[in-house]
This record gives sequence, C-alpha cells and structure tokens, in this order.
Amino acid sequence: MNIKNNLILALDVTNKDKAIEICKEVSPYINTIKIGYPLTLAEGLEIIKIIKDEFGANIICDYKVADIDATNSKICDLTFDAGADAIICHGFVGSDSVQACLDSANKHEKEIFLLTEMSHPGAKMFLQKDAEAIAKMGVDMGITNYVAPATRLDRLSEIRNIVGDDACIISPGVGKQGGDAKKTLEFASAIIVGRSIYESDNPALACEKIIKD
Ligand code: FNU
Repeated sequence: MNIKNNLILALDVTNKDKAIEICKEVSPYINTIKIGYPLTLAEGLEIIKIIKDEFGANIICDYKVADIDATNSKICDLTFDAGADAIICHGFVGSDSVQACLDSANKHEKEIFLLTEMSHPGAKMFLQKDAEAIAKMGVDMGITNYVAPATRLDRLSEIRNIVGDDACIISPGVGKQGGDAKKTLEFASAIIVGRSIYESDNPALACEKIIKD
C-alpha cells in the first residue's frame, strides 16, 4: 500500500458530514484513512465506499478481528465487499483465526494488518508478553503488514527486528497517547494519527506539522 507522507488518519468521528469535512481538509496530505468502529457504528458500512469514492483514499478498516475462523471469514468478507482495502486483525486469537482473515484477503486481492502489541497502558497486562510470538507467527504465515505501538519504541523496535525491514508496520499512539512522529518513523513504515488531527482547529496545519517534525 502506498501511504502518502507515511501518515494515516484515524477517522474516529461519529458523523458522516464531519468525516467528509475532515477528509477534505487533509486530502492534500493524506491518501490513507483508517475507519474503525466509531464511524462504522454511527454511519454503517456504507461509509467505507463513501469516503473511498469521494477521496480516492486507501481505506484500512480497524475492526480488530478476533473471533473463531468461521466468524472471522464472514467479518473480513463483508468488510472487503464493502470496499475496504485492508483490515486490522488481532493476532492473539492464533493462527487458525488469522489464516481465515488472510484467506479472505487473498480471495478479494486485499490486505490484512496483523496487530501484535497495542499502544495503550493496558496492553502491558496481557498482550505484551505474547507480542513477539504473535509477530513470529505472522512471519511464519507470510504476513507482511503489522500494527505495533508508537508509545513504546523499544517494543516497536523489537517487533521490527522480528518482522524484518521489508515488512510494513503501521504505528498508532503518536500525539494524544504520547508517541513522537519522527522517532516512531525510525522503526515504523507509517504512523496512525487520530485526535491530534481531527480535534485540531486546523486539521490541514496539524498534518503539516506532523509531517515536518
Ligand atoms: P489517536 N489504535 C490504537 N492503539 O490507538 N488500532 C492500538 O494499539 C491499535 C489501534 C487506534 O490516539 C485507535 O483505536 F491497535 O486519537 C485509534 O483509532 O491518535 C487510533 O489508533 C489512535 O488514535
């Protein structure tokens, strides 16, 4: 996936008009938009195509897919049929569940991003101890796209070591969660930024600052 300025917008607003307004403002800087549960639950799956068609953006659906294989298949099929270019899937559920996501992506000629360790403090309670094993599982499965935290650069660096230089790592946690854009991009292929952009009085300027920093 070609990610302009190595910057992905997390479009976690809960209203279509607001979502379109933000996308318009940031479109000179951003070509890849992450849509998660807040916007999807507010506006329905149709919002994927609306944003994709209006802005020609890559859409990554952040549905953190984490179910049994049969259910994961259905979730991924519906998401790709709705127009998503990629979907974020949890790794902790194990290889059979992740394989179902991968099979759906391959069938639709789309991509998955495997979530290793999350960026929030609570990730240290359970997920962190298995994050390296999750990344190794991803490598064994031939997965080339990952999500790893901007809030703990030592962990991000460790995950980069495991998945290799050719893998694409997208990294949330820059800005409101405390992560630094430039330092994160020493290890990550792209950063994911939400509130620092969409809550800004001037989202375009916020993008510019992040890119220049
Ligand atoms: P912002 N996100 C995250 N940490 O923050 N998908 C993770 O480990 C992860 C994510 C998402 O803090 C989060 O849901 F796997 O406002 C939100 O959409 O910049 C975005 O990344 C961060 O938003």
